[in-house]
Amino acid sequence: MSTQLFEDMAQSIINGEAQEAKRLAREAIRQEVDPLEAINRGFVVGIDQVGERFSCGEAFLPELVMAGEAMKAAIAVLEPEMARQGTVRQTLGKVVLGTVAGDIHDIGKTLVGTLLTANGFEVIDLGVDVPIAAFAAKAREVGADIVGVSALLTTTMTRQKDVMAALEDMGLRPGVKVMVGGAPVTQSWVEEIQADGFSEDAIGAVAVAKQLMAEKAIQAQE
Ligand code: HCB
Repeated sequence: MSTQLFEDMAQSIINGEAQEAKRLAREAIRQEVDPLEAINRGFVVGIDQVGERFSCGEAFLPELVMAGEAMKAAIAVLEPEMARQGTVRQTLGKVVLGTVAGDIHDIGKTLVGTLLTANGFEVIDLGVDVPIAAFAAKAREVGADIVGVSALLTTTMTRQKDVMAALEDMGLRPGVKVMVGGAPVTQSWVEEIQADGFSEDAIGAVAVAKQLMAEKAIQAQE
């Protein structure tokens, strides 16, 4: 098949066109293109480009959000097809994600979830205003590799520490890595609570999550 379809897929993500991305995903199914190949050679190329442009200040948050939404729309079309064909998309790791109790900011957390999913992580998004115990309970239930804890208020960021304590109490640490984020979160806060990772943005969160998975693999060999 021509590479034009893959190029159009990448472009639909760069343009943040969810409808076009869905149309191209359906076209790939119609042309019997391997859905995994469509994701990796088409849509992922687009989201990577948007991510790089965002990192160097050439693209801004709305473009990132729209690209993420377009990516989600395309994957939603292709995932049932992958399941039907029995193709298993390689999962890099399982992430339980949420915004802490008392906090309803969800834009950044959702963006982190979208980009983690787009990059091959399985994400269980608990939403906003999530009770401390729910993070730990879900992590145990699904066998999470990473728990991502978002907090946007100085009054709620202390709950990131509480989530870590709850994981510790359940005996899940250090196997379950904790990645924190949100506007008030700083490196010194991360060091104080001894979280495993922190990122100021969603692209960085993907890199941190990959790094944490690499650390887990090394731990498993020891
Ligand atoms: Co809100 N709010 N807000 N707010 N809000 C902030 C957060 C202030 C900083 C604004 C200010 O005063 N300058 C402030 C907090 C001050 C503080 O505590 N230091 C504040 C306040 C005070 C409040 C209320 C208390 C206002 C009031 O009602 N009096 C109230 C609290 C409600 C509550 O949660 N209980 C409130 C409400 C709201 C909404 C509802 C109007 C709205 C949220 C809508 C929604 O999320 N659906 C809102 C918004 C939009 C903001 C600002 C303007 C933007 C937040 C945002 O979406 N940023 C924010 C000011 C600001 O942060 N600049 C303001 C964009 C995203 C992409 O960035 O930082 O959330 P992010 O996420 C990044 C990054 O942190 C990282 O990656 C993300 C993607 O790039 N990341 C993670 C995030 N989570 C991660 C988890 C990981 O594991 C890893 C990385």
